Amino acid sequence: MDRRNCILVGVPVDSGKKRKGCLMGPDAYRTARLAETVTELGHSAVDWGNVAPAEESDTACANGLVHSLSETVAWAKAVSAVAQRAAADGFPIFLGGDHALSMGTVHGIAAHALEQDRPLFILWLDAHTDLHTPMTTDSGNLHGTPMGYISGLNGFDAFPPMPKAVPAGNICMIGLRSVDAVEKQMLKGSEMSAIDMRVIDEHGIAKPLSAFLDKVAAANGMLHVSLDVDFLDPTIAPAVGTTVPGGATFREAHHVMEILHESELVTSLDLAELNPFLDERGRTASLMVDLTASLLGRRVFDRQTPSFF
Ligand code: 5AB
Ligand code: MN
Ligand code: MN
Ligand code: MN
Repeated sequence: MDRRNCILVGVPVDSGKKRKGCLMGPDAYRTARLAETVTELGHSAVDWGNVAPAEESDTACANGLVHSLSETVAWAKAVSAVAQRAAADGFPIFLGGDHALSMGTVHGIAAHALEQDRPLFILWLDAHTDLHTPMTTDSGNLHGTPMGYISGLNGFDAFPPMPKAVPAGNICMIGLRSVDAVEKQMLKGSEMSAIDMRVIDEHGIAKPLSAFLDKVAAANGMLHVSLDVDFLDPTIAPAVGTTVPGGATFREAHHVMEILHESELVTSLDLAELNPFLDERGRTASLMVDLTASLLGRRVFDRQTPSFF
């Protein structure tokens, strides 16, 4: 088994939407025994504590609906620097924080990938595509924009430029069931792989995932996984502000993580959008920790799945 040097980085970003509470995410994961769980699986775990945002500078945005822009930029800058260091040191697990945190994590990881001269791939597990820009968002919530930023769309002048935009063909989104009209327009003709729940109904979750992983392996790519709590069905994961019915089941989610473990391709992980204020006795935090455990090798039997056919 591959032993990993896991680095836990708390990223209590709470500026990406109006409803507060994601700032408590990192401590909820610590309380749910993330570090201990990782260690029990035979990996090492060090907790680097929480990132603090950089100093805010003046920002302006033509779209008056956008809020907390300066604060979100300040987070992105600080998180990127730490993410780049953590990626060079081991396997970073970023404890969010709302999904605006990925503007920082992916920026830093992209810088690291460039240094290593390896292509970066992104697996986005989410009910949403998060493909807005500060110019297109009509909620004004920047947690709906990280994929727009990462993939190199225009309109992010307030943010540091991506070291290298992630090419559309290197991006796979799974779990989609709430996509805005502009986002659909942006996906048209794009090479991004957008797997909605209907695809999962008809083909299962393993096939589209494996097809993407084959691409990552063929390119000797680095793979960053960004897991939004709302990827999961709200009946098993209530602690998120943007619940959408019809999400991934307990087994679908674990299956994804088990396949990711076997692929040995994942090089970093975001745990995004947990709002502990909305949780029921910590069950969502615990589920996210268990999913991370599956990604890091927890399984029922230590063997390949037998083939019966
Ligand atoms: B999340 C919506 N598209 O722009 C918007 O939770 C939702 O990080 C964004 O995926 C959801 O506000 C952002 C309606
Ligand atoms: Mn989402
Ligand atoms: Mn999201
Ligand atoms: Mn959300």
